[in-house]
Amino acid sequence: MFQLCILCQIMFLIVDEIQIRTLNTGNTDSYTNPNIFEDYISLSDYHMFPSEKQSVRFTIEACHDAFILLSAAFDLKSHDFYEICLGGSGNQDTYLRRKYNDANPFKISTPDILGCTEKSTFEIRWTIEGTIHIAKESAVGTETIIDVKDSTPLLIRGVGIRTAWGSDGLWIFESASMQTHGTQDNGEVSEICRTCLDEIWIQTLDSGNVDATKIPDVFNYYTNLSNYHILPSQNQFRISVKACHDAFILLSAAKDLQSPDFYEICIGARNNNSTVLRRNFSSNNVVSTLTPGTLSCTNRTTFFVSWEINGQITLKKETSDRPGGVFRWTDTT
Ligand SMILES: *[C@@H]1O[C@H](CO)[C@@H](O)[C@H](O)[C@H]1NC(C)=O
Ligand SMILES: *[C@@H]1O[C@H](CO)[C@@H](O)[C@H](O)[C@H]1NC(C)=O
Ligand SMILES: *[C@@H]1O[C@H](CO)[C@@H](O)[C@H](O)[C@H]1NC(C)=O
Ligand SMILES: *[C@@H]1O[C@H](CO)[C@@H](O)[C@H](O)[C@H]1NC(C)=O
Ligand SMILES: *[C@H]1O[C@H](CO)[C@@H](O)[C@H](O)[C@H]1NC(C)=O
Repeated sequence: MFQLCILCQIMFLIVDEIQIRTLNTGNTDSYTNPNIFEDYISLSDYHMFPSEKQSVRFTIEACHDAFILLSAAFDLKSHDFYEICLGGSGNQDTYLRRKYNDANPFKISTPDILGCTEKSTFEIRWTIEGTIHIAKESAVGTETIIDVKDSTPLLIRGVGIRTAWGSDGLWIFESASMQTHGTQDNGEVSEICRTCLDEIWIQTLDSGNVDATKIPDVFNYYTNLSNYHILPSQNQFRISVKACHDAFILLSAAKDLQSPDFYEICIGARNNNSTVLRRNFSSNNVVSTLTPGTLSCTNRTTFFVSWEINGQITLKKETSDRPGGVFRWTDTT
């Protein structure tokens, strides 16, 4: 979708960085798993298209085993790829594998290339002639880690990330990696518009059988919208979700979500049969309403959430035929 810059600034999000948290995907890689690409998160889900610039730059915090997939397919669903592992073998090696079961990956010793609590910045560049260049940036300069040429190059269309072998990761992509959506004649404005996005898709992984009826610090299981520079300010926001059931929204008293004072909404609870609202850690729902089949595994469903100073919370579902209220409830405390 294409949006004019001016619109962009008024109506859409301006983002200067995107953070993605990847959970450990287990003891798996392209050496043993032919469908390893299914374990990757595609940057295109976040509206980042590094293939256009043939490079990707990111900062990562992970103890070891940060993987990048350079794929022949836009959606990563291809057996034709390069898999790069930074800090493999317990943060000892970095390697580049060309395909599944590639027994002779390009491998070099890179002790402590990653750090559990340290942010490391990397840039990966490639060309259609088959060169792949990986460099690490630090205060003392830029160090080339890998510089290779593949004699049978592949045309890279998609880029994915994941962490594995017991490692979780926090990845930060700055706006320069993102796609340009706005254009304007005025130079100053288009400078800002380089970072205009018209929508952001966030992939959330199953956080397990936890909710505010079960654990007091459930807020630690939420993805923080402020990390995406989404700061609902008008006491309302619109969100589309594609999920089979159990889509949770936390309305927290704290900017960083670290507060026991919150509302938890669960859309499509009980196997997609009901929608509930909870206040704080509690075994009781303050609202529970029947909404059979409200979410769809395959289609986006759009909801509108709003809240008012008098404690009224409203959830509406937007459908093409009839926009309908799911619930409206007023908290008297
Ligand atoms: C949410 O983001 C804020 C600001 O970036 C940060 O201080 C806080 O720790 C984050 N909270 C969680 C639960 O990730
Ligand atoms: C929710 O938690 C906050 C903070 O602990 C507390 O001040 C408030 O009274 C609680 N509200 C309800 C309805 O339990
Ligand atoms: C929920 O909906 C499913 C069909 O989607 C149905 O089989 C089931 O009995 C309903 N009730 C519960 C509590 O899961
Ligand atoms: C999903 O959307 C398509 C196209 O808009 C429509 O034909 C289909 O019926 C929808 N499926 C569901 C489960 O709502
Ligand atoms: C929730 O309802 C939608 C629409 O009927 C359906 O496509 C989806 O499979 C349901 N999810 C579950 C877990 O039943």
